[in-house]
Amino acid sequence: MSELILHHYWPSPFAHKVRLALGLANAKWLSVEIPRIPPKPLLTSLTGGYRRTPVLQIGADVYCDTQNIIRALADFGFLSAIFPEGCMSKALAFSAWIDDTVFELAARVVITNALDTAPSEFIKDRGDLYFELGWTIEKLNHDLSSVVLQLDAKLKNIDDILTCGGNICSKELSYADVSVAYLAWFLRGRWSDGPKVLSRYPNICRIENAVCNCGEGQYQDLGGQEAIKIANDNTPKSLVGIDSSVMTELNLNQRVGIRPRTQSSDPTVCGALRYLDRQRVSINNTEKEVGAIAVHFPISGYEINLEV
Ligand SMILES: N[C@@H](CCC(=O)N[C@@H](CS)C(=O)NCC(=O)O)C(=O)O
Repeated sequence: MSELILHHYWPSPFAHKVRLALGLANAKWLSVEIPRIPPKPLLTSLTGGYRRTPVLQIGADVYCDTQNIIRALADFGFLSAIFPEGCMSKALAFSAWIDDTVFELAARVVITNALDTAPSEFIKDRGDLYFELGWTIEKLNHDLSSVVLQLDAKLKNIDDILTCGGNICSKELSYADVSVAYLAWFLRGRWSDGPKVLSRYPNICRIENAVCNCGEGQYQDLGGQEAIKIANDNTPKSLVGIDSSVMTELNLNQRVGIRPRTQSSDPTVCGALRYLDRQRVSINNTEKEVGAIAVHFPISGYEINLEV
């Protein structure tokens, strides 16, 4: 069986989320470290241009976006470890709320607080990825106290869900709890007020500790070039076809472009449609050195259009 290869950098909160899920599964995986800002030529030759972090590679199949990565891990054999008691849909819905709403506020707070200390090219790169078109440093600073109030309201909401002593949506820890833990990890480690704010939420801290105690699985380092060789030595093994339940006029092998639905500097990734169901879209791509690869995205949160 092909190995799990995670392309990531250690300070990435979304990568941490996947590493914690690998910990719940006690999975073995290979760790390829990628740069924090572009250019990332080794990564993008595998992804067709997608530059975000993390990315999961299984042979010549490349999974972009954490929600898609987690589904791939469930398909790989970790369904009950990551989603115990059949909680997959609930856990993914909760996790999407954390990512889209709560993490978005947390990123604003962390980045605004780092404006004077982080390198300006990092701030510009992340601002163009995460914030509305035309964002400015002045507006970020002006909005900070209001965003902190918003974030705190969400943290209280999460803590309240946990007051009866259990986990978010199952008796065993699940991906929903991982979502709480990565958010707390990010706030604690990257915002000077994070530890103080979190200390008011004992249930969030309880889940953070419980998930952290499961570790990050067992990993070994791998070079980026070696990962490319693995892709080249393999052919994509994932499904081909358009599921009959999908409402679409797209046809197999048509050229499509895929990008996040939000306004952002993310590039459009293009390729020939390989697979489509109600949760996942896959394209075929061929790159020199990498050979034939299948790149997979979630449907939710992404635009899929004919290539123009
Ligand atoms: N929706 C994506 C978001 C991923 C994301 O924004 N990751 C951050 C790092 S935590 C990122 O890509 N930052 C820019 C970069 O690494 O180049 C997912 O769930 O994977």
